[in-house]
Amino acid sequence: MMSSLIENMAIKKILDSRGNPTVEVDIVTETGFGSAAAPSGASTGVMEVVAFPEEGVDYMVDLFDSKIAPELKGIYAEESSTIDALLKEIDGTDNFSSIGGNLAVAISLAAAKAAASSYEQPLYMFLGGNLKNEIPYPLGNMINGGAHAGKNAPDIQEFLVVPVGAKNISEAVFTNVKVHQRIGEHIKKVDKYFTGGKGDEGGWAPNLSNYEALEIQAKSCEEISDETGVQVRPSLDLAPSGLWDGSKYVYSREGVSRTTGEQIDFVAEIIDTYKMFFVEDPLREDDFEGFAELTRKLGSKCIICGDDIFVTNAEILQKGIDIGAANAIIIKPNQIGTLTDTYQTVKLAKDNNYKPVVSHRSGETTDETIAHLAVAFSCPLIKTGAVGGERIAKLNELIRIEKSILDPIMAKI
Ligand code: 2PG
Ligand code: MG
Repeated sequence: MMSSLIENMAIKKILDSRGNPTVEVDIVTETGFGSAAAPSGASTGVMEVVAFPEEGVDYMVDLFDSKIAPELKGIYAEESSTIDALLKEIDGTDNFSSIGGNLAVAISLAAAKAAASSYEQPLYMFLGGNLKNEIPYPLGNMINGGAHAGKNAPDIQEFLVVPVGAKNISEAVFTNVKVHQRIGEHIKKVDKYFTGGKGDEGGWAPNLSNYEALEIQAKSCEEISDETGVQVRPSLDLAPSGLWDGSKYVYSREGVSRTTGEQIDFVAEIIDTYKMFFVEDPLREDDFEGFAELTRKLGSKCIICGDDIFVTNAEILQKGIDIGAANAIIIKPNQIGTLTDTYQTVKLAKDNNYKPVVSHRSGETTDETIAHLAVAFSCPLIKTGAVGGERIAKLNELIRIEKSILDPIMAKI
């Protein structure tokens, strides 16, 4: 008989890709097993749940053993909402600041994986959403700047690409890698001292201005589109909350400051000039009005996506929906702490025609869970890098999922 009754659990302090500690939780059920690790952001939204309690990761590990594991024993791992409610009750705050959102999310996801395994199903299938067998398009990270790279890199945080013409995920990820290589070659011609260094998410970290990087990104997309016949479109995550000094956006790499109006014009001009496919966080995280203005102007031409502004939080997303702040939302389970809350936000997004885009964090582990979530939620896009061990863990899992599905198709973006 198959059963997801939780029998045993373990927790480990493990490394993330920046060398910082995080946690991995294992859950053993009567007939299954699930393990999940939590990632960490560098450019975090202020309204995200608190990733680690003040006392640190070792305290989280002790807390799990002494207080949380005994409570989980005897619950069925498939009862996500019971488990997630219990985690909130033990935490006792509204932002997981006492047990840590990273502990909560690792438990919540490990339980779901253990439940899926108890019924001998892959997670994406167990979570059940994707009856059409759709695979998301990968947003590949090409150039890193801002909080994800060193001092002379561009102020814009992420120069991304989407292989919108790919017929399957395998073609999509290999096309992204071709663009990544081509961008590297072009960078060497412009940045004479380029050492081949990369930023936190595996994109190149060159000494380039925003416009130099934009030109190289656009040229490489065109070249690879022509050479492979797979159309590739440029995209960005500006992550400008870190540039905001209280009254203007300070682009220190370029020695330029922009007011909110100038920032909107700057982004609008970039979207037009470079035919951007997707733009994430064009404005700072509390500027709902600015987001709405840009979405009114360009939302029919370009996906305008909110990350730091919505922080995977349904209540905050609702505020955005009410004023038309965007047409897509980044979904990061550790921004909100549980699978139940993550799912609620995805559902609200879809019910209101906001595209859900499941995403990695800049500090990642080799955990592959988000690949399953993106497929389960029928996300049109997934953001999880292009190269690097902790990034390809997700991309290769998407290839495995595609292979395991009979007649998979790429999602409609
Ligand atoms: C972002 C993410 C991931 P971080 O801003 O979208 O790319 O970065 O994990 O540092 O918040
Ligand atoms: Mg972002």
